[in-house]
Amino acid sequence: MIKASLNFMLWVPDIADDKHPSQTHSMEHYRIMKKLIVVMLIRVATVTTVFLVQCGCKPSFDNKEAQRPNIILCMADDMGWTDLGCYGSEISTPNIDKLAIEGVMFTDFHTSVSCSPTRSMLLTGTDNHIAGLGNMEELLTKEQEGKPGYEGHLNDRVVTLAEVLKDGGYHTYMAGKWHLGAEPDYYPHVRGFERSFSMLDGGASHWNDMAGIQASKPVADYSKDGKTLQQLPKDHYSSKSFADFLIGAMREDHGDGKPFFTYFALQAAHDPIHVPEPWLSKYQGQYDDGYETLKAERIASTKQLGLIPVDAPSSPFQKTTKEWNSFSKEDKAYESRTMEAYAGLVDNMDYHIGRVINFLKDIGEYENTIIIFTVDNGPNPWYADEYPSNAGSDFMKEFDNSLENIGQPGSNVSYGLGWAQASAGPLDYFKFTVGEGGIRTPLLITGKGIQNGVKNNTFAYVMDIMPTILDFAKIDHPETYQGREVASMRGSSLVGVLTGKANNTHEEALGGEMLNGKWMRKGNYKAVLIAKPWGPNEWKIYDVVNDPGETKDLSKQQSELLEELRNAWDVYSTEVGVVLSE
Ligand SMILES: [Ca+2]
Repeated sequence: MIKASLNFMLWVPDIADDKHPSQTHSMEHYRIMKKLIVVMLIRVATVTTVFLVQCGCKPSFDNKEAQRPNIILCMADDMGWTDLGCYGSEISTPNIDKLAIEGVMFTDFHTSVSCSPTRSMLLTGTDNHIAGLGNMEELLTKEQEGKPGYEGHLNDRVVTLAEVLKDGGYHTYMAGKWHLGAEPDYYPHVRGFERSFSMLDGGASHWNDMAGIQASKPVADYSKDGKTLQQLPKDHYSSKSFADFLIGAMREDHGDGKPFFTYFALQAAHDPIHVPEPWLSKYQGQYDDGYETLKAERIASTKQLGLIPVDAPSSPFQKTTKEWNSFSKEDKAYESRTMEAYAGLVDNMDYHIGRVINFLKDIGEYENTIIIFTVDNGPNPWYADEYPSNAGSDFMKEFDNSLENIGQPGSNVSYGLGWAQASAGPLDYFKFTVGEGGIRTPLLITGKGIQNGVKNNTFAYVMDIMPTILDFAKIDHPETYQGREVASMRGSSLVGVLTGKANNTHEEALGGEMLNGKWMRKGNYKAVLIAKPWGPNEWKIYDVVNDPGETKDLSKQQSELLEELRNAWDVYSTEVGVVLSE
């Protein structure tokens, strides 16, 4: 199963072609030649970059005369840290892996524990409690309702990346999951996107039936260019349709002299696990050994790739995880099928990202585009019937979740706690928690002036993305927007790290809060309180660089640092206005 990641280590990944998978065999000779050429070009580019840095020459993007770069920002939904080939997965993701070869791959990048809080930080550069997503709208408690920072949508205290770039002369396009306000007053076009096609909720069917994922909202909301949609085209499939929309928008304006910002907010790989053929069948039989085996293989891959220390301890499975061998033969077949379909969903997502990248090449914009790929949070541990409003409701009876229908329209299946922990690989916990498995996610950035093929272990946070993009676009963050004061960014630009001029981004303690989970990071150390029901609800401290699975609590050895970080968290909490739930 680890063949894909070993290939990646040897720098011979699959080259992305905009071809349907069934068309690839006849092109073997062409592909081999193309691989050799690409590897040679990468080596030439790397040598050139090293020469430029050593001789003190500035990379070309520093040239004030240079054209401002286009930006493509891809954010995937609910994936484990090791679900991409370049992060140790057996799932084929050649287009995303190529970003690692051509750019900088971060191994210590963090987000919030779930969708909308992360997205609020991504698009504002500041903390989610300031931007209006102190909690997800769906989970607001009575203590939080009505409090500043708990609006459940992007509030007026912030200005968005799209608003700033639009005012700075950029075209701004978005397609995919929005989740930052499902009412018309909060649609993407209100927050700076000239063109938009969005699924507005936290999750929905990937097909055209607009089915929601929870009994509390059985029909999902969509909008296109400011208009609420009553139906979707018959051939709608999330990743394909969102890529089509973005390619269309970029094509329409191409040649008018303005750079563009394209936000590709993929619904993949959020459940329901829906996948078209041939991807749905592609991984048949690959997961029959179960999730304990897969987790061990993913851990081995991350060590072989140098993403974690070879002697890093392995995080154990949660005690509530059912042992694979305790499943019946029929249950094993069902569980394996959900993981096969999940792998197909990730593979298909990569294919459509490849289509967008190939479009850039077709129109001659690839060289002048910064491409960013990241994921909003760790893997989802809930089976579909474990969502709060689904348990015991009639809602789940509306779906055909038979073995044969997994991945097809009319199903509503997710892969559950066991596979989620395999997806997280060496990290502990998952989505909804501030364990590393919940908040450490992939980040890859390529573009002109950015180092080639570098793995970077700098601690970075999702608030850093907006200052990085504004740095590349040479646009300052405003103090006021449309007559109102707006919060300054709390993140820091990663451009110094990306160009090899800086080693570190955050020297001061930095942390977050969600669902009563608390964390504060400084250097190698992370003070963390994993809240109930998943965690012990007590502060602990870990060296998460050498122990990314958070297995050895250093509270006794690092008692002073733990105290310092707890105090820093209190200061942070007051600054951003955290309101804990009872
Ligand atoms: Ca998510």
